[in-house]
Amino acid sequence: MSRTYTGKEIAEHSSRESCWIIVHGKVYDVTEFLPEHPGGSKIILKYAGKDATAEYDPIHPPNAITDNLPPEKHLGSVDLTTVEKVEVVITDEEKARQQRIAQRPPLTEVLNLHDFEAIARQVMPEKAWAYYSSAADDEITIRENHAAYHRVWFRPRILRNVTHVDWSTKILGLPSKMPVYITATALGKLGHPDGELNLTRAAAKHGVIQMIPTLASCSFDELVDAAVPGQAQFLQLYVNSDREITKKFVQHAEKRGIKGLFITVDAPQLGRREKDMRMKFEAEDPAEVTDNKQQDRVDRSQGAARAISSFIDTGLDWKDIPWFQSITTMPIILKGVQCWEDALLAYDAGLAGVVLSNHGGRQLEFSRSGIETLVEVVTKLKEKRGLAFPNEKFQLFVDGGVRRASDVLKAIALGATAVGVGRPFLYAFSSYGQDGVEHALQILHDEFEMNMRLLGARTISEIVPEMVDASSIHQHIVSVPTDNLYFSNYESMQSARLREI
Ligand code: 173
Repeated sequence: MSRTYTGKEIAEHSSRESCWIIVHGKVYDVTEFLPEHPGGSKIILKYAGKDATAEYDPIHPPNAITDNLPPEKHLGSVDLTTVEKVEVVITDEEKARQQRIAQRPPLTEVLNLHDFEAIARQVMPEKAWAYYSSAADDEITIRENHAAYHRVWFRPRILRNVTHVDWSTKILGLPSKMPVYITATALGKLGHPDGELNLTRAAAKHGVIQMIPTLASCSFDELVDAAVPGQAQFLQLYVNSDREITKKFVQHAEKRGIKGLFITVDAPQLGRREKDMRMKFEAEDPAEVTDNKQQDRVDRSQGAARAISSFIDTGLDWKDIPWFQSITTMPIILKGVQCWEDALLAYDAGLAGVVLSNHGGRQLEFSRSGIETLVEVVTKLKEKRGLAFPNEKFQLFVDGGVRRASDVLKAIALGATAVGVGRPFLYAFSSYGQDGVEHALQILHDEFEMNMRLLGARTISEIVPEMVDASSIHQHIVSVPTDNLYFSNYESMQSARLREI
């Protein structure tokens, strides 16, 4: 039977042979779980017999521990007044970071979304920056995502009365103040203690839709509870190998009023994000690295993301689509489609749309950008099924590399209903919390207003394919001036280094 323990009793279980930890005032016996922990046993052993809450919170979804440990390992509660505080050592590096935080420019001086990235890189904890900014392999794809927009040029119209311009639209039938939604990104609390709540609150103020990630740091219900009446939210879904878990989650989401289910289909295995991996090695104490063999059963060398992704079902298949359709009436959208053939299959399967995306360049290296894929999908779905875009019944979305409203308008002209923006909002809240996200949305607002006028389009429906020249989209050569703001933020990858001994 569960009971209340004292800190002293728990402290006696501080070894590999008997390892208890405290999380949120509860005590757990994790001895047998040590070799299974996707993040490795070492990090748990550091907190053996102690309160691990502060380390646990930013990286785990709130219910990870209760879901993963059998009930008999939930030992009971702890009287927190009897627990010795884990000493927090403030390193010189952390002191320097705090100094940089104090030096952030006021938001009035933040002029564009690139600025948030430049600031975030200097003020975020190193590990968090490495996780958010990293991408697959040689990080060519993440850069191509942005560069692809340089291959689309405008053909604006003149002498149209553009006194009033309106860039509001509908996404899956729901009103949105702009053709942009906040796309799903994991582990929001790595960047800011309020995590994804920053996005929910800012989205409410600016009338945009947030896609809640399966792997949010805040709990799903917290994010839904934080929405104001009438605020629409979507859900990004990682499908669990245990389909009962997925079914419960999806049905719960529908009950809670989620308006669209975006199933991620480009991540049966996570890509290699070497910036993130290297950070993890460098964070290790060299004295404890005894040999080159992997001691734990689980490969924990893969940085923050792999550590928590082992539940994702590699067996997900087109055959599963009818099952999803049978468990929910929410519109279902596949997120991570990368060629017209799969977009066509999604359409034929009766789905509500696809997100043309390469997962922010974090998955398959040399997968084409969403904006490039959009061009072929629009062409082929017209040819094969007579569809015209944008299309209410089958909506196309793109994400990846978007930094300006002009990027968004290019995608809209080419047939997208809306565009997902991920990292820029993470960088905005990591640097300035909710105010940062609101400011980012205000920047986009101002950019839309100007660009609509300069394009000669008064409404989103006047943003037509003739307003862009995308004839070079498939040429993977960018012979335009370098985007200095973007590339000065881009952090070059590093090679292996010798260890200090
Ligand atoms: O891109 C990611 O990092 C991501 O989608 C993910 C997947 C699993 C766990 C954490 C993040």
